[in-house]
Amino acid sequence: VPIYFGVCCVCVCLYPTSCCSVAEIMSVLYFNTMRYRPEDPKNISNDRFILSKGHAAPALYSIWVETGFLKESELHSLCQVESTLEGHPTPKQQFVDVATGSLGQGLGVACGMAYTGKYFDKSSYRVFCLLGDGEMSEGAVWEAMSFASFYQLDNLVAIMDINRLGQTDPAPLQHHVDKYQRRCEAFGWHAIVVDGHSVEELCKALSQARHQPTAIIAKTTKGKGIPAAEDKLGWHAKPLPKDMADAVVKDLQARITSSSKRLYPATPIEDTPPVSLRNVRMPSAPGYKQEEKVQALCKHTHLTIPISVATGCAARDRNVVYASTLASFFARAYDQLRMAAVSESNINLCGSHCGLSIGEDGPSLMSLEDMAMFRAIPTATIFYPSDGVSIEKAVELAASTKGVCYIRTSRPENPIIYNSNEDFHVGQAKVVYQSAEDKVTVIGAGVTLHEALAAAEMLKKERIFIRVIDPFTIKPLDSKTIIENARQTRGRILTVEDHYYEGGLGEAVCSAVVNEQGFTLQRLAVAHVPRSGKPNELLKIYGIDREAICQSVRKMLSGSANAK
Ligand SMILES: Cc1ncc(C[n+]2csc(CCOP(=O)(O)OP(=O)(O)O)c2C)c(N)n1
Ligand SMILES: *[C@@H]1O[C@H](CO)[C@@H](O)[C@H](O)[C@H]1NC(C)=O
Repeated sequence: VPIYFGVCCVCVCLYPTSCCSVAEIMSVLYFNTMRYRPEDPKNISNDRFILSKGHAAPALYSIWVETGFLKESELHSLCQVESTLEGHPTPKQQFVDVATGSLGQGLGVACGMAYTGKYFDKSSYRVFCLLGDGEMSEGAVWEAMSFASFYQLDNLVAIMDINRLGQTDPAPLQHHVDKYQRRCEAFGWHAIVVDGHSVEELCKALSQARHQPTAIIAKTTKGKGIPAAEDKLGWHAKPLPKDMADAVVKDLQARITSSSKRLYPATPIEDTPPVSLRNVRMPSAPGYKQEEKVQALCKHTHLTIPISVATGCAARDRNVVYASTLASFFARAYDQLRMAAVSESNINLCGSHCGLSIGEDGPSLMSLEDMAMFRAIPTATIFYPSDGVSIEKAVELAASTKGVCYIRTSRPENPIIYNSNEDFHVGQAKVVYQSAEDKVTVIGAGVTLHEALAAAEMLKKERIFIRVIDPFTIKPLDSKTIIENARQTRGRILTVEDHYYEGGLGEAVCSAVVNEQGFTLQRLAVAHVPRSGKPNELLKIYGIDREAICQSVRKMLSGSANAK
């Protein structure tokens, strides 16, 4: 076991016992099994490694000292504010593709990378993922196990560090490696049990031929090499007291017999094709006629896969990735979404069937929180297109927009608003209805934009004129267009959205004008958990339809002396 590895894990580590159980595993992976260029950790032909039990980050950093990529001295700044060596792995380090630390997500990401390697890149590189046994209580691990066997990811290896202990309690299966083996086999994996501290056994198991995804079930001892802590509860996440650390380091150094022989990893097979993700365009312009009714689904997205898999597919810029599902179901993947942001991922997500306008399916499937969710993600862009043309533009723009992109689409058929050659930009709103006599600026998106346009026609008959704005992106929001137009309507703004009040369009507009003088803002949104019904009935009951807009506009004007 390489020297820095042991010494550094013990000296500077927040999780020494979690690192000690994987010392031999990491050493064998990095100096016997994996093929990569240590001087070029991001090389596209390298084998990939994901430390799913991210709290063992010091083990990963130590191994990169062994490879020569990091300097030993850098380890001593671990977790300090100026250091790139953070408490858990993040892409600030070149040898990390995706952030880990929120347990249970690494194998899903590894699946995305292995899928990409096998089916898109068609390359020799393999993907290795190291998991903890406590971590394996997370259901997402088993979703990934199913995914890997379903897609026959024979280029994927999961190494399970069965050290018996979790954080405060033993892991449920303790040291019953036979049970792990049967579970893995039941999930369609080739499962090999090894002594995780035997370099020979690990080398042998990791070099076996494979026709399925492979699980290396490594029976280990948590805290191995720290006599007082070996296999004992109560030592998780405890840095060693100095005298104990000194004694352990002394013992390790005494055990090093030959340090003159340097180990080098095998070089990768260079069969990974270069790809360029720049200037990704739709093959053709949107082909809709004006006023044509289009059911607003993302017709160009075809992958419906877990977020972690998407993040894996997007890693190392191998693919432009779209994942789509009903908007409501992104809520269950919120942890994966926030980790995608930490991972600096460029995944694109399409959430269809947003809001109560899905109608009959009822509140179980109504996504009324998704804008709040995505607005809170720092790297996110939120597209909220309102017709077939703007949806296609959003899909196209998302391809070249950095960070997590979210496209919110609606179920009802709605007429086409824009010409196929209309130019769209991130952060650029469209004024879709206006006159010189406008009194209120109404902002809606998706179904509520169409309601606002209908309300404009109705109010016109009463000689009340409103301006209607389609924000197109909710984040970033085009504050400039909103403020300029609202000034022309004496600062009166009405927002209307198919979303709960909290965190949606209305609050985004509030934030945009919060430092401006002379604005009056009214908001229409969904205030309660809705019920089943016809979309139009629900829009009416929950007060976000054309009639509700007309009423609010009249009220805003009657409240002010110089309304007309
Ligand atoms: C989703 C999630 N829940 C809880 C934690 C807090 N946590 C950090 S390490 C740990 C114990 C993990 O046990 P195991 O996977 O067996 O790893 P070990 O340290 O024993 O190798 C926990 C619960 C976390 N990081 N992520
Ligand atoms: C990967 O490494 C090879 C060999 O050093 C080099 O020729 C190639 O340019 C590298 N590829 C990338 C994408 O960095």
